[in-house]
Amino acid sequence: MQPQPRKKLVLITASSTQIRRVRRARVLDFQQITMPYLAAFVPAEWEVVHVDENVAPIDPEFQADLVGITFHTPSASHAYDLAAGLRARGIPVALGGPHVALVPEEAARHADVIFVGEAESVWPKFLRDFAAGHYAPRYEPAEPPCLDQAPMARKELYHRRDLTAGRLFATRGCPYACDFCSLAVMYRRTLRRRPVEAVAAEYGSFRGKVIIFWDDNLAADREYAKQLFRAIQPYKKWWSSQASLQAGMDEEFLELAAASGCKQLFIGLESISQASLDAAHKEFNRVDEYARAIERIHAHGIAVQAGIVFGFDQDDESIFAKTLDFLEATGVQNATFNILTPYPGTPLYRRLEAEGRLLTRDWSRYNGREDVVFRPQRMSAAALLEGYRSANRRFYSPESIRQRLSHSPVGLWWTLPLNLAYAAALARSGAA
Ligand code: B12
Repeated sequence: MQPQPRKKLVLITASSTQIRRVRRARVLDFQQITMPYLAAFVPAEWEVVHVDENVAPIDPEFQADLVGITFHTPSASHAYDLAAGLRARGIPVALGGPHVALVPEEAARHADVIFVGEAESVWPKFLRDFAAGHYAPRYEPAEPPCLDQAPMARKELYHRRDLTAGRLFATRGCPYACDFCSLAVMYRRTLRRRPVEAVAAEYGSFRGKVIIFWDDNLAADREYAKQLFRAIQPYKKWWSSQASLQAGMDEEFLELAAASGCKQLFIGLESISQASLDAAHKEFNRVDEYARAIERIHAHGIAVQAGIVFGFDQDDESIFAKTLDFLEATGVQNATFNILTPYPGTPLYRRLEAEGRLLTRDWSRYNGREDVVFRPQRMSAAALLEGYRSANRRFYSPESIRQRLSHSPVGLWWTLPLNLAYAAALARSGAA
């Protein structure tokens, strides 16, 4: 009997031209794990190709038996256009990812099948259904999946050459429910952990030295994290992750993290206004503890990348200078500034919609960096945009870099070049 030709599955990490331009000011455009990870669930009878639009354009004539697309909100319209082109050529399209989880009814109008939320249990089922010739228009797990059996992502499908060698996740989800964050909606506030040995094995399997944990909050379960740090220490690599401020309150966590090679933690400070944090349901961040926590993290030789959001209802125009004064005084090494953006499906979106304060539903403008998509309370949209830009300019100015890094005990050999690279990228992007 003739062997059956393999079916071809093309997985696309979609990224619109606009969001790629917006993100030009970032130096490290890290790769997402999603498609190399989903590929690991696909049976051998499929040939799997991954196209990452951040690396290469899509060949408009490519052939496939099935296409899967993942995308964030700012790339939604672009992903729908891609889907329309493919479906017009008779290729079935599956859509998934954060935006689909947040607004499934909208996504369903642009796809043959949608995946709402996490796909570990339903993706293999769909592939079986597809092979049998009958599949449902919507797949959604009844329960958030257990990650005990989560496979390693397929490395040959990683394309981006950022400065890191590996990315993986150990945990998924965050126990908090900040009103601007998509995660509580996507993951139903559940925190899951992969087995420590499996994570350590994947960590050790990357050839390079620098690893990113794409965890939402590696400090969400600090006892689990400590076990993980012990398990990865022998590999002698360097790593970074997102973590809540609580990481900075736990000496043992910091000690073990540093010993296992942690070089930087991305900490969602969000605001230096307690009133803003309280109103956004992030009251567990205590502004009066920030300086002490940052000092403790620094004392372990770990750099801090501060996540900052401008535009809360309690923010007036003084917030920009106050925030920068604070970041300079504490010697924070890096910062990611964001304009508050009400992603659809979040409590923030519903509130601003009810108050008639949304300025647009053009998702491409929900980029958090170039557009203000709602009417702020205590300043104009133009002042918010300009304040956000001025914060970037000031933070990456030679004077601020000198001031911040001169009293930071963390390796200048890498924090200084990274700051200079950000300053150059900002100037190139035209945002400076
Ligand atoms: C890595 C990451 C990035 C990377 C890479 C993104 C990329 N497109 O290449 C970088 C740093 C570049 C980035 C950028 C941005 N990001 Co981002 N990012 C993440 C992060 C931390 C992890 C994503 C990940 O790899 N998860 C692990 C994989 C396995 O999970 P997953 O993607 O959710 O996939 C699962 C399911 O969703 C499903 N699935 C997903 N897609 C598909 C597709 C198909 C066909 C199927 C079957 C299933 C399926 O299956 C998977 C297994 O269950 C998430 C937080 C999070 N937990 O999702 C934020 C997150 C997705 N990002 C977010 C945001 C806001 C952004 C930016 C807009 C920030 C900005 N202002 O620039 C940009 C947009 C970039 C773009 N190109 O559109 C928001 C999304 C909000 C939204 N509504 O879309 C999140 C949720 C963070 C948050 N806390 O709110 N990001």
